[in-house]
Amino acid sequence: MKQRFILALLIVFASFASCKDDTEVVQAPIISGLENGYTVLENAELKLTPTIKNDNNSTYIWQLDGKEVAKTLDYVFVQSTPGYYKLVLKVANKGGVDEKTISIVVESKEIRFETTTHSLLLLELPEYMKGNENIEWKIVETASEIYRFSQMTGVETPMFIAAKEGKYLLQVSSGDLKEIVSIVVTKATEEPSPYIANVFDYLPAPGQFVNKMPQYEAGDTHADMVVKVAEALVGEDASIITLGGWGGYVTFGFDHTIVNVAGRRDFRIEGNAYANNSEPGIIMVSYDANGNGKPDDEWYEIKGSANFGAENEEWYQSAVDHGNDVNTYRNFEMTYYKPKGETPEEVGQEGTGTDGAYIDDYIRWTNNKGKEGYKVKNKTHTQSYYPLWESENKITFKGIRLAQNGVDESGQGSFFILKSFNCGYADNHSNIDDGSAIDIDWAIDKDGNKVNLPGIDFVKVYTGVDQENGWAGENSTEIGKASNLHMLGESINTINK
Ligand SMILES: [Ca+2]
Ligand SMILES: [Ca+2]
Ligand SMILES: [Ca+2]
Ligand SMILES: [Ca+2]
Repeated sequence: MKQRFILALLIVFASFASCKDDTEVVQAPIISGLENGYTVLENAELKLTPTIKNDNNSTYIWQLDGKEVAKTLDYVFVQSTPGYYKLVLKVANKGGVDEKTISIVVESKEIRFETTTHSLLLLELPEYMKGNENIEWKIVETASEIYRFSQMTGVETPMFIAAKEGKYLLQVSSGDLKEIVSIVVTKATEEPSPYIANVFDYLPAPGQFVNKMPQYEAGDTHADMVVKVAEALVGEDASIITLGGWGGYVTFGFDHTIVNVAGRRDFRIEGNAYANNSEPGIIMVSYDANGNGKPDDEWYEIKGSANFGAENEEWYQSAVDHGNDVNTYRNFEMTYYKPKGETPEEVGQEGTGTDGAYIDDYIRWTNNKGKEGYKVKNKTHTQSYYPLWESENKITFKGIRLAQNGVDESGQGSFFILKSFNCGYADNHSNIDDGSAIDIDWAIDKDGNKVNLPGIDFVKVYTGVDQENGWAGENSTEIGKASNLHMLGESINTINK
């Protein structure tokens, strides 16, 4: 009591003194007992109880992000919005001012997304995490194996897709900040079809089944032919169409995104291949990045086993020995010219290697490797081999040209065995063989880099080999049904290439 009285006297004296002669005897406050940073959950209370040294008639001001929020010594911080906050405590007395800045991270209990099966979800981060460095994602728990988390190079926002409903838990972190991301997947209201749903384009290169599969009728336009191809390919009961010679193509799509399941093949393209009758079609895939339902997005190449060279195909040496052109051209171009007529010029002689040559100089072609020549018309198929609905007098195709896989076992041009490539093509292995199933993870971008596609909506297939095989005619890819393997419950492991 006595001491306090003396202290009070001293203070009174000191203030008089300071008034009179400007001598400062009050010590400036010093803040302690606060950390530089805290992390709390949304809506959780953080009680801040600083200790102030030289706390003589001090004033306290708490500022949250520049705005005054309290004038008390203690302060309870609580925020419902996750993010970064800057809290400043200023303590002042006559002796001076001290200031402490505290960073507070408010974490959400979970970042929540909702989506439906087979649709792409963009995992947009909340504002307070956007732009952070070292963002890392981790899969915590999934309702099924039929899902994909995908972060593509050059695509800022990661994507997620699942084929089965349920809850999928991910974690996203940035340094000390860790958030649970919960994705609730519900069943799409309309049951998707496992099979081709749309055909967008069709243009075969000249070939012996062109104008027959599907059937051309006088007056048909390009659009009419696309409709006819759709009639053939859409659905479970699909029938075969021809892509003609090298470069001829078809573009089709599904009514949902086929999930690229890790470690498994994802879709199958059927054709009419069987042992020693492989006419590989190069497969391109795409997902509907701009969401407009049309195949106007970037295309990716399914890297088949010989897209960069056929040296590893088991028939390679035999093809070399038989004089095949075993080059692989990554940027091949070939132009076919409309034939002048369909009247036979000569009838080939049986067993001479020219048997079946019904018109020798039938369809002129040139390529960007300085070669040119004529496609022949064989005896068996007498209709025009040139797509009759095309008004142009020439058609140019571009793409990859594979090594010639047709090996003439007779040595006289009469008995060709069309060897199958290892993997990654259409119409290359029989429809029941795993070889007709494709893993979306085989896709590469235009620079040859592996991509990390979440799934695909669109497929383009074009004939990959330019070769005439005696009486069997040109190498021409045929396409039938295509299907989503996951939807049909087929689980086919991938092979690493
Ligand atoms: Ca896959
Ligand atoms: Ca699109
Ligand atoms: Ca064919
Ligand atoms: Ca075929």
